[in-house]
Amino acid sequence: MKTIIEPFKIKSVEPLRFTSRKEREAILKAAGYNLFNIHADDVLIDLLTDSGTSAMSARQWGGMIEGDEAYAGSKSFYRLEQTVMDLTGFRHIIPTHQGRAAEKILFTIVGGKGKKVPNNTHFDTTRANVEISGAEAVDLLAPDGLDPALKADFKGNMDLDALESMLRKEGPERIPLVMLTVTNNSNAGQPVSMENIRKSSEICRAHGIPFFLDACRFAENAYFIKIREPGYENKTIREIAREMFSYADGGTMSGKKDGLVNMGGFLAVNDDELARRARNILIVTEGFPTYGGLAGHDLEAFARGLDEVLEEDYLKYRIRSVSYVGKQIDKLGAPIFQPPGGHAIYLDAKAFLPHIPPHEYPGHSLACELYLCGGIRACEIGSVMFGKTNPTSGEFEPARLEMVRLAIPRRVYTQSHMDYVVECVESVYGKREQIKGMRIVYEQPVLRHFTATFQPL
Ligand code: P61
Repeated sequence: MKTIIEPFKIKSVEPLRFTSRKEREAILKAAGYNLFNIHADDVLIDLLTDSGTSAMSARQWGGMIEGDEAYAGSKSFYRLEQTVMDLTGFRHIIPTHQGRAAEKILFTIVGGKGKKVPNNTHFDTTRANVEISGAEAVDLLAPDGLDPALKADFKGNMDLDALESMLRKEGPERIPLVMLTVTNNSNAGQPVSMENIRKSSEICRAHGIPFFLDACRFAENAYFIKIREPGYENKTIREIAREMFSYADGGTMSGKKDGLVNMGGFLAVNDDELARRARNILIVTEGFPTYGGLAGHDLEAFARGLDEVLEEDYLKYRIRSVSYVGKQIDKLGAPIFQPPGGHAIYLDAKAFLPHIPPHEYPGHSLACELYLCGGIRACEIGSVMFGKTNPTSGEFEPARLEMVRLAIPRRVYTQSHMDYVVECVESVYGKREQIKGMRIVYEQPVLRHFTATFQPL
C-alpha cells in the first residue's frame, strides 16, 4: 500500500473555530502582529510548535488516573526513572517541569564566564541558558547543513574538524561539556547520524570533556538513522536509541516533544557529583527530586509516552506524514529547507520573498500572511528570533537563515488538515510579490520573539 495511514483512531475530539479573513486582520493587528499573542481559539491549524501539543493516548490518559501524587518517593517517579534508565543507561534521572529547566540547572553548574559550550546548533533556550551563565554558546554545524536546498541525509551533523580543533585549543579548562542536539531543531529538524554521534563522543573522550545530548527528539532521530544509515535497517528503534545514548555522559530532554506529553522534562547524568549539585538546585527551583516540578500524573504519562514513541508504526507514520507536507509544498515550487526534517517543514523565507531584506523580517511577514490567509499559525525562525543589533557598531546582524517553521504536533492533525495547509501556502506563494516587510516597534533583550510587537511596512 502506498498510503501510510495514521496508526490510531480518534476517541476524543476538540472543535476548531473558523474565522473570516476580516476577523483575522483585526485579531493580528490587536496582537501587535505577534502570533504568540493570538488566542489559540482564533487559530484554525496551530503549527506554532510541536512542543507540548501532542495528543496523548488512551493509555497515557489512563495512566494519569494512576499517577501517584506523593510528595516524596512517588511510584510514578520510579516508573519514569526506570523507563529513562532502561532507554538511556544514564545513572541519575532528575525530573524537571520542561527542557529549559534542565538546561538552566546544568549550565548554572558547568557554565560561567570564560567558558565555551559547543553544540551542532544551540536551540534558543539552550543558548539563552548558556549565555545567562556568562559562558559562550558556539555552533559548529557541519557544512552540508548550511545549504537549505541541498538534499543530504544528515544535515544536522556536528562539524567534527571544527570540534576537534576547538577542543584542542580550549581544553577542558574552558569547555565544560559538548552538546549535540538530536534532531537539530534550529537547523530545520535535520537528523544527526550515528557515526557523527559516535565520533563527536570519541573526540570529547580524547580531550577528557563530557559529551551530552539534547534529546528532545531522540526517537525521530533514531528513525532517520534506521532508514538512512547503513547497518541500522534491521535494528529496533529502542536499540538505535540506546546506542545513541551509550556514547553520551548525560543529556537534557524536553518531554514535550518525543515524550508525547504536554509537560515534562529531565536532566540525566552519570557523574555522581554533578547529580548531587543538580538535585540541590532542583530542590530550590523545581521541587523535590522525585517530582521536580511535575505532578505525579505528569510523571506517569511521560513514562508511558517514552514507550509509545519507540513504536515503529508510529515513527513511520510520523516521519512520512511530515515529509508528505514537504513534498506537496515542493511540488508547488515554493522553497523549503530540504529534505523535510523530523517534526516540521521549514519554508525558506529568503527564497520565498527575495524582495524583503533580512532587516525587514521576511520570515515574520510570511508567517503573518499564512495566518491571514487561512488561520494557520507558524513560527518565524530567522532574524526576529536570532538577529540582533551589534551593541558597539549599532549595525543589524541578521540570522544565517530566514525560515518559517510549520511544526507538526504529534498525533493531532489528519491528512486533510495538512492538505488545507498546503493550499494556503499555494495561495500565499501565488501573491508573494505583493507581501511587504515588517518593523519591530517593541522588543525585550532576551528571547524577543515571544513578546516583540511589529508594524507592517
Ligand atoms: C519548539 F519558540 N523547543 O521547538 P522546553 N531543546 C530543543 C528544543 O526544541 C526545545 C528545548 C530544548 C520548542 C519550544 C519552544 O522560543 C521558543 O520544554 C532542541 O520548551 O523548555 C524547545 O524545551 C526547550 C518554542 C521553546 C519557542 C522556545 O517549539
